[in-house]
Amino acid sequence: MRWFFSTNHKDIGTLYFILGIWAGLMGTSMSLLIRAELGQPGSLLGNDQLYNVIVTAHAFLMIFFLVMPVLIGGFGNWLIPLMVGTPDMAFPRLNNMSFWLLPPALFLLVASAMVEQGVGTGWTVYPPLSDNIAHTGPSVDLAIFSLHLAGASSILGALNFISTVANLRHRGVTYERLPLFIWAVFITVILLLLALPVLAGAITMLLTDRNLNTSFFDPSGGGDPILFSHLFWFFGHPEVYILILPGFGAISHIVAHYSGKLEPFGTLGMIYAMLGIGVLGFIVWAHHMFTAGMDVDSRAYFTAATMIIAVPTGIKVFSWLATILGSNVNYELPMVWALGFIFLFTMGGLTGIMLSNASLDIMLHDTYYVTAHFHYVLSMGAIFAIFAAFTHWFPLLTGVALHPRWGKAQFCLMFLGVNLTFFPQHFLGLAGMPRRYSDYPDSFMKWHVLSSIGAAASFIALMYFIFIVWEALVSQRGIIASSHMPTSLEWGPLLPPGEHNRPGTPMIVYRPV
Ligand code: HAS
Ligand code: CU
Repeated sequence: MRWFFSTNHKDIGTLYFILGIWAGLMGTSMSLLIRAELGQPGSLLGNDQLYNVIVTAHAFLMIFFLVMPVLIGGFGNWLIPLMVGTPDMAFPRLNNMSFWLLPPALFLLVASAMVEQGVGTGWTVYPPLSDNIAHTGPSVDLAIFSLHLAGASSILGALNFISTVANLRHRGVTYERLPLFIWAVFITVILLLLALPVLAGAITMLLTDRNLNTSFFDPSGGGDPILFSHLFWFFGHPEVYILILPGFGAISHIVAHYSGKLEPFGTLGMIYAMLGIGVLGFIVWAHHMFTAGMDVDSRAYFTAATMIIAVPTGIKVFSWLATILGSNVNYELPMVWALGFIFLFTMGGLTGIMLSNASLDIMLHDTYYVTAHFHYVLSMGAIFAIFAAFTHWFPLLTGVALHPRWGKAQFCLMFLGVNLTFFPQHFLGLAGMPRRYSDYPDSFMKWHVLSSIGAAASFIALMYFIFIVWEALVSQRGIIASSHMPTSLEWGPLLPPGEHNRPGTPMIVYRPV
């Protein structure tokens, strides 16, 4: 049971990885059920509430139990102490508790789907759908408790991460010298600390509306359901940057590493860009509510403010490209994932700019165009970043190497699979296919069938990846040190000149034997 009570940051990081992989497989199962239902017109599951429960569980599992635990809990725990130069996190026992709040949260989420009618509200949990009027029984209450626990886990983790980065940096590791992954996680956890309490407040108000006869969101008692939307999206929009910023950080390391650079182009600019994204992320929330009824000035403001986020994000994309430009790129597996990330994330970002136009969003809101947008930035943004980071740091995590050629074959299949799944969804959205519907007119069948085939291909690719990881672990394929590249696996901070980790010093890179 030593692992259970472990306060070691690497052990806890590994626990986060295990939970994330488990929840990710559950979320993937849900997505396959969704694509099976939509693989033909007519009904397969035979129950629309069940379909919506699956959609809701898919989103919660992927967001709160896969992307956040893996990128923040897993890579954050593993890399922060190594990269700031400290033996462990600031509060190691709190760190253990942050992790162990997650399994019960996951249990409550699964329980919410198993009892009564389940939660068919979507991850937005909007009242009145989430209120007693449409969801009687304890399902929604269990989901709210699940979010409370997951939120408490994240808030405690955020406090720990902030304390560690702020106070436990090695001598000479100033803020400007802090590696970009650490900056990314640092900004992410600050966003968590500011955004999550708002969600916690909103769902607690919903809980009392449901159980204690308050009427915060019930017009018959003087309340307003739009208040919930505002509270939810004041959390929800920063949340999407919480999901992507750690990925940005990892991509910066990987792009620099395989371009043979000590650090990415424009490190300081990247730091300010991430800070800019973090600040702007809090003042654009109502771009999710253009159809809720909004005066023209507010629409103009939220459109303009949202579009401005393209500027710092563009700084990031162009800095990665400038890092690669003119360098002798080493196209190893993690770099291939990183290049895929840059291309596909940018596509998803551009459709986000389309949606930020209030007048276009009136047409596109709640259609598959939105689904396509956020899967390009999540399934091909956050998830590709996880693959890039996992393959890059796999030798650090396990001491063994993945099969490089199999890994690339797996990347190709996954790349084809996710694009086949989500590219046609743009056309479905433009043609008016709504989100969260289990059925559709025959005219939409072609794109839906292609999308479901893509999902099947992605699933095969995922199974292949699991095989590749298993094979690496059982074969114990060794890693050898070589010094062809100027950077190490970047587990150390950039120390002042004369110490180490500076140009001209022999560095170590691990590659498969
Ligand atoms: Fe988003 C909905 C707008 C980034 C995730 N987004 C969602 C939802 C999710 C999500 C999950 O304004 C659905 C939530 C739900 O359940 O309802 N999003 C944006 C914009 C950006 C953006 C402007 N989203 C993300 C990221 C996510 C994410 C990152 C997670 C990882 N999103 C929206 C809007 C909606 C929305 C509307 C609501 C839609 C609706 O109706 O419900 C930006 O951060 C993207 C910036 C990135 C780029 C690409 C790189 C930049 C370059 C610089 C040059 C580009 C320029 C733009 C100058 C722009 C290369 C030129 C413009 C052209 C079109 C050519
Ligand atoms: Cu948003």
